[in-house]
Amino acid sequence: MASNARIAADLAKIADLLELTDANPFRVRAYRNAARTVQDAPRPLAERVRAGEDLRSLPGIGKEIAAQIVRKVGGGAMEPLEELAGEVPPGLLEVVRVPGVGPKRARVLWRELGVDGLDALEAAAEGGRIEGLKGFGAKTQQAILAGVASVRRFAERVRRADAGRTVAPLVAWLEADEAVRRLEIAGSFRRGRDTVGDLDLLVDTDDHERTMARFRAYDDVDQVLGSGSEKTSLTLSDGLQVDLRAVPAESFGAALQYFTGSQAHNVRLRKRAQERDLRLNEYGLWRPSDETRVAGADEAELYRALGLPWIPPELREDRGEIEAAEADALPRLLERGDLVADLHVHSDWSDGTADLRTMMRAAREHGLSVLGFADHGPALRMTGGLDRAKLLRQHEALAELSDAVPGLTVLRGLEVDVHADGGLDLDDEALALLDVVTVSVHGAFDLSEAKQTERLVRAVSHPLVHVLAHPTGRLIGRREGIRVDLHAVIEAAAAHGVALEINANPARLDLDERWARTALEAGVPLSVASDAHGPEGFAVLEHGVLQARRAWATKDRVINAWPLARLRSFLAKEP
Ligand code: DGT
Ligand code: CA
Ligand code: CA
Ligand code: ZN
Repeated sequence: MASNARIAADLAKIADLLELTDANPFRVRAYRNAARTVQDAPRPLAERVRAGEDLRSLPGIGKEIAAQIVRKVGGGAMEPLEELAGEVPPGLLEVVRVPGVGPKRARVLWRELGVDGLDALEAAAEGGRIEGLKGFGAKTQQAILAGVASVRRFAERVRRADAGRTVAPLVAWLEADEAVRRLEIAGSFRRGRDTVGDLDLLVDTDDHERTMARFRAYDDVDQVLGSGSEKTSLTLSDGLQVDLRAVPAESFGAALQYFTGSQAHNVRLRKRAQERDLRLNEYGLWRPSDETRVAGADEAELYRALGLPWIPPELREDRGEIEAAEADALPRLLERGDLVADLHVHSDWSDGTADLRTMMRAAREHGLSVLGFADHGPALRMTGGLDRAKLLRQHEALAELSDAVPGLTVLRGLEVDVHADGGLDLDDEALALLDVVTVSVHGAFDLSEAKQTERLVRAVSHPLVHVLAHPTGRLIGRREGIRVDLHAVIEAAAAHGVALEINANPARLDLDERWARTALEAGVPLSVASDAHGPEGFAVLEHGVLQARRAWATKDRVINAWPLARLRSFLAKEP
């Protein structure tokens, strides 16, 4: 079945191919926007197609693209993919993904130097042939070399959110069999990591052979790597590897613990067991003297038998969680239901796909009672960014909508671009009209670390700024973050009462878990924000919450989990 992730990937690929072949920029943009819409859609499009729904009701999906999606769902290939595939060397698509390249530059590299893949790109950079090209330089050439290395590194891992979309129908398929009593996803997926290497499924089943056979018979299987009655490993058509292990009920908790990991956490637990004259493995916690099982069926019971409270999987990285558990000082981690507000949301006043009212309704439907619009400011002209006059018009529109959605308070914000020198893209008088000032970086990614640090420190030191959004600008699998001394930025944020964002978009998850934790430890609060560009964009908040949990965040340290009065006093910069 064509998952939304896979449909989105095809649409994005078409956008890249179109751009590589110098097609009409509007058509390129249409495919790119459609890819995002599909990626954000909560319901499988395949289901909508089968139900005979018209996909054109989705924002940004017109006749041509709807027809291509229907083809894909029906098992065919999207036509532009086939048409364009012959025009462009396949390796060029990987070149597009190299940080600092993108489709426009890839086209130049291909036409001028015959670069048709990563190897050719690397050779051209090493041979110094890129710096001489128009629009490139020695610095770009250097960045491309580093970029090639990072693309190769990223290629081995998948975003957790993508893996989640791929695995959901597989889990449903396995659970639909009555032999299956229990099924859990373990591994890094359960720990909530932003990317996963592979998926680890555990199943308690009445009939091993039958369950393994059913797994192999799933219609999305690419290759069976190995299969027995206890374990089967295979890859799905998008390349994701899935391991399925059959586990007896009396060992299920122990297996869940073992295969959730991390390895570092497990090493500590095993040692702890030894110190208590016990032995821990994936079948249980054992007393070797008489071979009795002290715990095994239940994960919490296993931790208890080791003298510890149950530790949330997100913390299991041996980063202090065992010590905290021992001291009964585990944090009460943030939960999705704690989020009251979302302070970074776009509308069609800039590059969002929906109007203010639609976004307000959607926020309420996603359980929020405070919505902070943060459309782009004037610098991002291609997004229709708001200058002062347009901002005032938006505020009028918001005033008229003030009672439109019961139970929802709207805050007037803007996502203001930070210039390369750290200055803001809007004057103070205009900024003062806003309830929430969010700043972020959308260009000049390649400044030196010193310059970049100066830039961000200056931005967060501005007295009218409240939040620094997606602080490093990283795009998982596509672009490393900017080079910046985040310690210095965090220090400045702490001094000026500025929050740092965890952007919940699964492509960003920026700050990452380590820096988010460092920020919290320095007393800087977080804002977990969807950066929604359409009504379905709020769904990503769950990914941001996972990231916050991995950073040890409690709701007390997340400004959009605070009651409105407390949030307002933060925004007023009250001490
Ligand atoms: P991934 O797949 O790279 O995102 O990361 P994980 O953590 O899912 O790692 P994976 O799939 O290799 O194994 C899942 C868990 O199983 C891992 O976190 C700990 C446990 N595990 C697997 N192999 C070993 C091993 O050789 N020794 C120990 N102690 N634990 C292992
Ligand atoms: Ca794994
Ligand atoms: Ca594995
Ligand atoms: Zn944004």
